[in-house]
Amino acid sequence: MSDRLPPLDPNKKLDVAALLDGLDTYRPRRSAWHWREQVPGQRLYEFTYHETSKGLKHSVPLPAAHYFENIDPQPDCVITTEIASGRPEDDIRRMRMAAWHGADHMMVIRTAGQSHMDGLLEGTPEGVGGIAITRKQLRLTRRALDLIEDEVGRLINFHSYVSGVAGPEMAVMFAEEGVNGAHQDPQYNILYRNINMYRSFVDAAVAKHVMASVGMLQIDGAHNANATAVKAWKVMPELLVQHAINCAFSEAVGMPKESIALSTVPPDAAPAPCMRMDLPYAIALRDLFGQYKMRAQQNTRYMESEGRDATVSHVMNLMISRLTSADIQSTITPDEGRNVPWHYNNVAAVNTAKQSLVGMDGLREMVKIDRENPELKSRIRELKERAVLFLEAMIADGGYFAGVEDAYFVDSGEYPETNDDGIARCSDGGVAVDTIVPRADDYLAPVCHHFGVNHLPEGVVNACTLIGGCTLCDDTKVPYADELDPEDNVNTRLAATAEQRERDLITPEVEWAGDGMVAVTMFLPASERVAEAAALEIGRAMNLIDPEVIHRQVMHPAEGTLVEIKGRLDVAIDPTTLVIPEPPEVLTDEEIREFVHARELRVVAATVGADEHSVGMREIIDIKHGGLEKWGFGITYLGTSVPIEKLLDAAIEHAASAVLISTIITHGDMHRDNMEKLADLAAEKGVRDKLLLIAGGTQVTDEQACGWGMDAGFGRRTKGIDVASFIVKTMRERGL
Ligand code: Z98
Repeated sequence: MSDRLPPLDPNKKLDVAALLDGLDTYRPRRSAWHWREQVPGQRLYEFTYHETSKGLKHSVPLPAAHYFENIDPQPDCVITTEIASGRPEDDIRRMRMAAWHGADHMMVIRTAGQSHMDGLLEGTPEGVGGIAITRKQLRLTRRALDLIEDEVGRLINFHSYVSGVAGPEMAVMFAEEGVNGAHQDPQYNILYRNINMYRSFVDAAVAKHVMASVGMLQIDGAHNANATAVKAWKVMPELLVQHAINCAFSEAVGMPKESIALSTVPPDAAPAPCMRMDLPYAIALRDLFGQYKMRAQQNTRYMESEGRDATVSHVMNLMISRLTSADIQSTITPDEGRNVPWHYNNVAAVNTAKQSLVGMDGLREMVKIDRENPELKSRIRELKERAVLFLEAMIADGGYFAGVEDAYFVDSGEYPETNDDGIARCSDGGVAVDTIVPRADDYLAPVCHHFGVNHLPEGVVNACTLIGGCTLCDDTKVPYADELDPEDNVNTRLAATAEQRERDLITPEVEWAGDGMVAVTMFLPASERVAEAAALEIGRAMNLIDPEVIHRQVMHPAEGTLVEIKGRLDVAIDPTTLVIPEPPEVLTDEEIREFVHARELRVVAATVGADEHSVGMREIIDIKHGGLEKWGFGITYLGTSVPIEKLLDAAIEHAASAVLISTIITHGDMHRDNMEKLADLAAEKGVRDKLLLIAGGTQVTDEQACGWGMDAGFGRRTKGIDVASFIVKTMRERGL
């Protein structure tokens, strides 16, 4: 079904109000998970890629792409970003940014501990550490994603979580609202949310069945043991068991293999010798579960507050993904350890994945894993053996439920060692205990995709024909409730920032529109605790409201500490009041090179008068820092304190096209005299029309220089490309 909203304009912000308007009648235009379209042997610029997929219509390429005609190769696997602003109206803006950088899996984090809720929510209440999942939130997001998909030219997977005792209801709502993927693992509910173990599996059967009916991808919850265990690497054998249980159960209740993804995390981080520990585990996993999809999560267990540290761990995790395989590459923001993640850090993590995966394109064809390496071989075998032992013992002890009662899981001893610190749950306890009711002999549920025995009348194939269609077959029956909370709702929040939007006012933000939050990095020559206190004082001096230290790192115990603080600024800049200089118009390298080579252009350059400054001029002409030589200009450099006459004679002798003089500004107006003298002398000698006269210096302005007879003046921050572009453009205009 096509929505009536116009396509997005890449130069305009998302119109959140338009997206909210008519949500009651919006229906998702598609369901099911989408994998990227692979393009083996893709040619982009001068390169051939082995592991990339179809490109994007609109995107922001990696920083270095402009050296390579701005190509933006998209890796073969789906890239996830975990979005947790807590407000749907801001989540969708963040999704659009992430999509432009290459994310096609928007994993919306629910508000902390949503699986403690035992029913569906209505409205769009603001969340803490994520969003309260409601029908309105889902619709707004899916509707925005439709437009973002069209804008970037790639289908985008929308994902959240199906857990808690409201899991089946959540699964139905997700199926109705076009959600494409979800975490679903009954073990998660039991271990981490203390939901009764039998109830959790009954719910999971229903939820998984409904998810499968619309082709949703399922991600399991095994990796949560890494994040929870005292020693994350000790639970590797158990993780294999957890994956096995969820895979087998999912298939048994009707989920196809290709919709089942294992959530895997390389469990260690340096200073542990993590690659040697994580690689055998990744291989063992793929040996045992090669028929399922792999969702490679990044390690967060050991993530501290430094972005660099988190990024290096992520890159090492990405190397494991490249050496083994990943169908989905997850990314978590590198600021997880210190903030509720900020939107530009979502983008940073997506770029870390894209950059690393593309950079390691085809690596596995050249670097083969040495499976005969004794350490690797024995460790892979050992992990599998420990997992098999775990399973065998658990079965001997009475099976899974007895095993959970016995605290088999999340024990920080590597099985069969035990630390006696596993999570134990009682089979006759937990949330929603005793709520399982056996179905009556004539049980009949007139809805499709229901799990289990259903006594349909003779001849009825689709259960819902009995009621003229269920919501999954007739979407006009899908209910819609708008916001019930008069205060905490998307409309009141948008009203608070309406002026900002209408007048295009600019306030810094990291989470929500208009939050005013900024981060400041500073090095302070003080010990850690003193530096922290000083940083907060500096924050207050900068007018930051509620400054807070978000990262500190000792550079040396006595010499100083790096501190990052965040704080709020009460500021809104009106862009109409800004004086924005025109950006210098520069030509492309090719254009300049072609023009210069065709005419064998030469320039004569010198610092004139009684002036010994040479560095600025050398930077403009030398190739090393992008000076004129780069495009093939012939350079005659005469040095410093050069008389004007000598300079002009050299220009004539070498048939130069331009004369470059460098001059400092003096109280005695020497700079002015030099420029005027150069212009007069060129006219006297009859070469003024053939020569471009260009003056440069830290305080030279174009206006002044032109007033004193030059063709151009270049001041501070000038680069070779500015001068080269000027020469080529002016010569073209003048037909020289
Ligand atoms: C991830 N953000 O995996 P609450 N079910 C499963 C889960 O793994 C999770 C939930 C439900 C990380 C890890 N995982 C977080 C299998 C959460 C969420 O109780 O509503 O927070 O459940 O991408």
